[in-house]
Amino acid sequence: MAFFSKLKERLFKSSSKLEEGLDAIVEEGGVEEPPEPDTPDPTPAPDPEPTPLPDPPPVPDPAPVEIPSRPDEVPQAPPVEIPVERATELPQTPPEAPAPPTPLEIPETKAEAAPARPGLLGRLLGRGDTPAVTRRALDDDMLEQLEELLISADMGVDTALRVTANMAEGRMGKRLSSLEIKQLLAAEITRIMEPVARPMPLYPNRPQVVLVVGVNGSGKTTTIGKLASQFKAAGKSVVIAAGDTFRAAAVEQLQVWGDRAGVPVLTAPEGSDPASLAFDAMTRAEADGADLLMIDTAGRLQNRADLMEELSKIVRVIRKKDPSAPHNTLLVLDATTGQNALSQVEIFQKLADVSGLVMTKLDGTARGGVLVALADKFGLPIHAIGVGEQIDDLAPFDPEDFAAALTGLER
Ligand SMILES: Nc1nc2c(ncn2[C@@H]2O[C@H](COP(=O)(O)OP(=O)(O)OP(=O)(O)O)[C@@H](O)[C@H]2O)c(=O)[nH]1
Ligand SMILES: [Mg+2]
Repeated sequence: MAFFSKLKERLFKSSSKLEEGLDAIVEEGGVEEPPEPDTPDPTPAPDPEPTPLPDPPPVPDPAPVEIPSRPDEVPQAPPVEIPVERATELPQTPPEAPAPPTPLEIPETKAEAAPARPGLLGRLLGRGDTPAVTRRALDDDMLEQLEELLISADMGVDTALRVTANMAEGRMGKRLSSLEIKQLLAAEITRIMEPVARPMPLYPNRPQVVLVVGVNGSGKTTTIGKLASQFKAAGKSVVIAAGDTFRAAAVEQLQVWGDRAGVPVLTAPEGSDPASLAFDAMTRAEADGADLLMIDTAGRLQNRADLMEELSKIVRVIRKKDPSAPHNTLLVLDATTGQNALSQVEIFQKLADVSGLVMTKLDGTARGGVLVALADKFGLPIHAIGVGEQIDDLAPFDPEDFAAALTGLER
């Protein structure tokens, strides 16, 4: 199915929140304007400046932690789903030739003829029954409201301010409809997210060791299952190590995922040393000639020092086998934790050499905006997003789809 509609449907809570908020802001101080059939309209920057977003300053360094010295990096996206759909979805504001007064124009009788002439874009969007568009002039009040809305959508203060400032650039005083605002916002979000949307890089190392970290319940085990299944489908041989030896249930859970994905899961008795399991798993993966070894870790430890000690011990031990391992350290974040995800990144960057993020539970949350803040603040690659509990509910991160879904735009 169209992944975008799935994302849109699942991000519904986020998008409806922003969408409704934006509509309300425009409604509040806006004026209903009669349809303007000839005016080229809902394009974000209606004026001579054809590029809607002229100023790119605040993007954080887009070159994050990619492991530099490995040749042959085949960023072969495991999550494979989107591309087919995209061709049909892109230009949602089609060639809006600022139509010179069209032949069908009836000169002086605009007012009552409205329903018959919904405007080019309205017709293209099938909104022939929309008689009028409300527009509001962009002023300081409106900007402030936008900022508040974005902050409430978990974008964080700094990012919200930057985004609104960029949206306002060169547009103060302009009359904008809520569609135009959404398009501007979506373009700005896309611009921030594009540099971080990168699939998990694959290296020639065998096994390529993927350490998966994150707080308790963030979705590590589920994500490993989903990734293993996608890698397997892409022809890779995968071994999973159940490095969360704290709970017997955790091992069972991983075994279920291993069965679903059709990949072996190495386990150790409850309470045993995760580092020695990781070592055994390396040995096995090497012996099997496995392409990938994914190591699950415990999220629940007494304190940060414990967690740090455990993670660094796992790393020390696998480096005895391969000094360049782990090749990826994925931090799994739960989108429903909102702003808290920012502090988790800070903490885990200190505990481990985080190389990329997976954001889970983007379905059913109104807090998807935190991804924008994460991208803006850390610039770490976002490899994939989780949009459900099933094995195929992991998708590559697509900035345009995400921005459209978040702002409630159709694509
Ligand atoms: N809706 C939804 N639920 C998810 C997603 N990813 C994981 N979950 C659910 O989140 C819960 C926790 O997931 P786990 O994979 O067990 O999380 P974990 O990080 O391994 O947890 P610990 O092992 O306790 O640290 C489970 O009920 C999963 O089904 C997602 O993308 N969407
Ligand atoms: Mg787990």
